[in-house]
Amino acid sequence: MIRSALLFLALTACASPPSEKDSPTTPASCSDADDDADGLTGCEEEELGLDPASADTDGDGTPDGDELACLSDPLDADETCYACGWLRSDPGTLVSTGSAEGDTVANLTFVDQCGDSVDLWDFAGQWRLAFLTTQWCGACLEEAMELEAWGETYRADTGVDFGYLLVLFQDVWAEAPTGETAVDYAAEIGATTLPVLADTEQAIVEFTPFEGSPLPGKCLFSPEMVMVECWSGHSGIEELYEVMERHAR
Ligand SMILES: [Ca+2]
Ligand SMILES: [Ca+2]
Ligand SMILES: [Ca+2]
Repeated sequence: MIRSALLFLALTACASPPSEKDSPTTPASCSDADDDADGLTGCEEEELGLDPASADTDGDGTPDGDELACLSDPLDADETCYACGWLRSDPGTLVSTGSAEGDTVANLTFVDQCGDSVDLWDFAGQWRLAFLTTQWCGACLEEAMELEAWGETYRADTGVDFGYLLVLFQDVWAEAPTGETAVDYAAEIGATTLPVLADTEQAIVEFTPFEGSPLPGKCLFSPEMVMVECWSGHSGIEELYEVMERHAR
């Protein structure tokens, strides 16, 4: 419930404050001023159960307005914005159905290149092509360096809301990766907008049709996190157009 209210407010945050006529349930005593300078008016805060006198209602270090903007819960001290800027786009309605094509993927947890623990379902809401690889795969690295540019080209060309994800399930010694693996790999490929995710539990091989080889694995997730197609092998940007043509256009 709070989630849908937060989404609504995040989407309308730039609109003018609601008038009494628009919000008959708004208490007459609330303020249209942003007294605590957190980006929200007193009336908006009261409607969401937030504290109009505290910029950070849940005391987690992130101001209320910033939490709404990143789709985080300003009433949950255990949830804040991701440092890398990913939105918390989990709609709260997903249910994992299995590990085969056609299933909704499990909500796996990774560590990103900013050191945050990240839930896979927070990347819902747009088409995602997951690039599943290891730190030791040199040929994969060359392809990984192109992903951001390919994604930008594809989005500009088609208008489809799309983004890559890069998941590392082994480090350079073929051991389980750590957060440091993600940091190093992101720096090596020059990632700026691409989520680079260390699969520290090595769960991606268990919870997708990809069995770990040949590298790299690929899985296309729908905006509802359904694994619509998974495959293996090197390819270029043409692969992105071809697979999206089959599923998203
Ligand atoms: Ca506040
Ligand atoms: Ca907060
Ligand atoms: Ca919070």
